[in-house]
Amino acid sequence: MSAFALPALPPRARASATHEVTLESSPLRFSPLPGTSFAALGYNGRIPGPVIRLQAGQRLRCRYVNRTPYPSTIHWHGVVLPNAMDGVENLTQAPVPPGGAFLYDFVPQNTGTKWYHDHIGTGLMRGLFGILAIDDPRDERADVDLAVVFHDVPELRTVDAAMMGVSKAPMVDPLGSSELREMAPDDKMGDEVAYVAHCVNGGSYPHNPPIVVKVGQIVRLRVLNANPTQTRYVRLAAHRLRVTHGDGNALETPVEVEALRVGVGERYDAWFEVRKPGAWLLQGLSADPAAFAQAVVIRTEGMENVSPASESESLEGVSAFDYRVAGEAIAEPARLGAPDVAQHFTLAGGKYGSNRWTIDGAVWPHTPKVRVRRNDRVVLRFTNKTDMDHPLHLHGHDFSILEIDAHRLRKPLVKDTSLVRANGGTIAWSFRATSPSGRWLLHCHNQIHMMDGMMTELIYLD
Ligand SMILES: [Cu+2]
Repeated sequence: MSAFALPALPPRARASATHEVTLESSPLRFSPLPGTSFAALGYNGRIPGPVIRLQAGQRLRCRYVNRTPYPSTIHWHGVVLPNAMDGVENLTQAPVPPGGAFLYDFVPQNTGTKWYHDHIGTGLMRGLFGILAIDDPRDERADVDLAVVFHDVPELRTVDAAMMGVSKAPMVDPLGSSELREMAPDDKMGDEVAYVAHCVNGGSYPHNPPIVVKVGQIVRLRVLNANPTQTRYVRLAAHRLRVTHGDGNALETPVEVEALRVGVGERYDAWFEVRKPGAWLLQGLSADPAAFAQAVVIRTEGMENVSPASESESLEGVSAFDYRVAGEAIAEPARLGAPDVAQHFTLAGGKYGSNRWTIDGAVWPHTPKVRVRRNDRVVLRFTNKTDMDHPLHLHGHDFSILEIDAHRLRKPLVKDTSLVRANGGTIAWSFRATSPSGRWLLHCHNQIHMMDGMMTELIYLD
């Protein structure tokens, strides 16, 4: 079993028990394959950081010690928690200085596959991320429960160029992906970051440890896309995947797909059954010739010398997870009733040579804000006028996706991060303002777009 199996919970772990963890960030030489070495940052000496597993209702006390040369905070992505624990620099807490420490202490109010990551500058890009799984006692049981993190090593000098909109790094989305279809032939991209290594769970194939399973086992993969800028498509060779949760929230009805489409910061719980002996690659698909290394072997015992089955890097003819399919979209507008707060935002900017990604024409902190009172029903709509999808993330809340591109979802998807389609795509979210009071960020999780201003906040007035 790999190091990314979820740590076992004691059989009678009391829901009231406190889980104590120390996370220490520090500089790290990261070698995902032999002969490479990158100046990175890691939690507890590794990338990704340790898997943290909690029982529903359990309290997490995480002592964070910052041994990097940069100010830092930890954001608990997808967790409904007290605002002061949300880890946003200069909004919910002061940055933790080099050599400093901070105690994160909270009881998550929701469950599922979440994650944690640094929230300042390039901390996340350099390796500061990990999975947080909060057990829902209503979930079916898996024989094998694994965290699977897709992550990449950026070429950091391309980050500055991407922020200025003049990067020369190419798009690497796989053939057949909606990202490529959305691009006009003469589009000039200036906002791509280049990646020099492609990893799953801390290493590049075939140098990362295999996942060993047994025939007959039911396997649950908790897949996270920790890449800071790129949507990741994921396939398991010769298998279909049954998706039960998006961002840790149960789908009304699980859906079977050939590939996952995982936006930046999104998570999916994908299941399969081991039906026969064999070896198969779990792959991140890409048009980058080096990206075949973003894979990990899943194999049964005794199959270590078998060359694993793999799939093409193209998506042509492949069914990938799609919000509209999973949500059973129908061509009529959503019935929104009379929400207490309704706002409509336009996402724009990002032209070649521009360092502005905007919400209603403004960049953070000048963007229009959302102000709510406790228990308000809130509807937020977004229209995306840019040529890239945006993975929008709301801190401290789960929202329901009610409508996409004028199609109502008969089975709304509950998420904390959702892609908004490029070139006029629209999406509508709904939620109740029942999270703890405070200031909650709402932003594009593409790190370049976020740093270039595509960010606002939801403010509780009471
Ligand atoms: Cu964006």
